[in-house]
Amino acid sequence: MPRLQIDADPAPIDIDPARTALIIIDMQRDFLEPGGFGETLGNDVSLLGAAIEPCRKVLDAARDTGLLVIHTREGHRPDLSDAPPAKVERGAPSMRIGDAGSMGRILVRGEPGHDIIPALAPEPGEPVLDKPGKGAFYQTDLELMLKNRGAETLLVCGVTTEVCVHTTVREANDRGFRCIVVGDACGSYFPEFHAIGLKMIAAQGGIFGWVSNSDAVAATLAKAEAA
Ligand code: C5J
Repeated sequence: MPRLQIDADPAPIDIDPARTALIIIDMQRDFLEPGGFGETLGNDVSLLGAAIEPCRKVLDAARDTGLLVIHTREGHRPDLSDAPPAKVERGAPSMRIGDAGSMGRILVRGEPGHDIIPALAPEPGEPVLDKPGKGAFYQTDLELMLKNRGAETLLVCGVTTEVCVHTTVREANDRGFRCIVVGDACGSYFPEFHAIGLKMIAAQGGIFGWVSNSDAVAATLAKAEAA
């Protein structure tokens, strides 16, 4: 496949589709739907809905192009043995991690709230990576999976922009991956953090990576399909 150019900030970036992976971060009911972890923290979860269609657009294009697609989920074992007490006990949420909510136990693997939203459900063969932390590289085999597939560039979508997306992009950047964050396919409970989070990635010549949008990414990947 020929190299392709994606329009991005701070500058267009060339990608080799055969060495590019899409990572969709934590598009889970626990973050996007009422009754989950996000709402227990006092957030308006409807704010994340704007990222769903752009994510879907990029996911469809990635599937059509044959990119490696990886979905992540933040959550913990039912016995919470992998949940740091400092995380469980922090703040004054309406319910804590592990408590029983309307979508099952908050942020616990195997519960309905832990599932990826139906609109972005993984297809057979797409790895789903469970992570206990904010970063997708922490205590997971993500780096191994990417290296085994020869990935050099990551398209990153998901929620939330300034927490799990940012942490993952920083981890990836330090491991030598080129990250293209698809801005409109990311979302935050805090619009100002979303905007600044994206700016922080592309600032200083792209200190953590590049920022693009779902239309530009989908249009570029469509050229790979056509080639
Ligand atoms: C948060 C995440 N915000 N997926 N998790 O706690 O960004």
